[in-house]
Amino acid sequence: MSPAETTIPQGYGKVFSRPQSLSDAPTTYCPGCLHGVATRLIAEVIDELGIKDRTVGIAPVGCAVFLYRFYNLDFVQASHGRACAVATGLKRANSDLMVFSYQGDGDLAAIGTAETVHAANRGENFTVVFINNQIYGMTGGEMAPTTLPGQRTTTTPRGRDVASTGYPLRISEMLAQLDGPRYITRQSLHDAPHIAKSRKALLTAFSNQLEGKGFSMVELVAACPTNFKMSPDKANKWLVEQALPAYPLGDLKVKE
Ligand SMILES: Cc1ncc(C[n+]2csc(CCOP(=O)(O)OP(=O)(O)O)c2C)c(N)n1
Ligand code: SF4
Ligand SMILES: [Mg+2]
Repeated sequence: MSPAETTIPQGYGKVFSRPQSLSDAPTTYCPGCLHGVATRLIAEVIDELGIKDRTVGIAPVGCAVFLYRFYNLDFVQASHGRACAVATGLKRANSDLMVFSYQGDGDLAAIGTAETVHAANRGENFTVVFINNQIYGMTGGEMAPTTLPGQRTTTTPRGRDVASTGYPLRISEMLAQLDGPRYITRQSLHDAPHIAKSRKALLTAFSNQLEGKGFSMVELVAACPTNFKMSPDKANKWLVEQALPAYPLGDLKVKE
């Protein structure tokens, strides 16, 4: 019997179900990975706004490369880092579409920095979801621009040395000082209250686009338990103790 055919016994009610914007395909994320939380939150927001039939997502290269499988939405697969350029083309060609990109820190803050900065500076009317997990997850845990000083990765086995590799790049702070963006916020996915705040931020970002208000980006601080070589629980504790001091949470720009 498929889950859809399961009958609910008398006296019980359904309290949790899959958002319509999510497909029933299993994700390819590791157990405990916060990409899964971000993926679901976006689907919930799209359902809530009733925009499923006009939304187009842009999948990145990274652990979310198969994002198009996980949603019941139209999708475009962008080359590594090019999502904001693809989003610009889609939105300008058809302004009725609701366009969002979903990008990791390798994708958005390394190879795609230029596309992101210029799209933000132009105030393009689409939504960017930026997953800052301080590492290149998909390719085996190399240093990202967001990696913390002293953090061990496969390319910084003795810890990131700022003298030779630079400092953590705070993309949200960078974009917030531009005139173009409407809304830049940084939230975290490490516990339930912060997941609720992240959902609210995503709702604001998509609502801004719906109202034609321009460029919105939601940075979500996340963990990569597999490459951190930690349990998901320990990885979340590490986020609170190590990552959040370097990446303070809150709205960095709200243009009325
Ligand atoms: C042009 C190009 N350069 C490099 C790569 C290799 N590559 C694939 S994913 C990735 C990094 C992904 O890291 P991130 O964007 O942080 O995503 P995560 O896997 O951490 O979610 C790299 C360097 C590629 N696919 N294309
Ligand atoms: S490698 Fe890291 S970021 Fe990628 S799916 Fe696994 S835990 Fe998540
Ligand atoms: Mg990453």
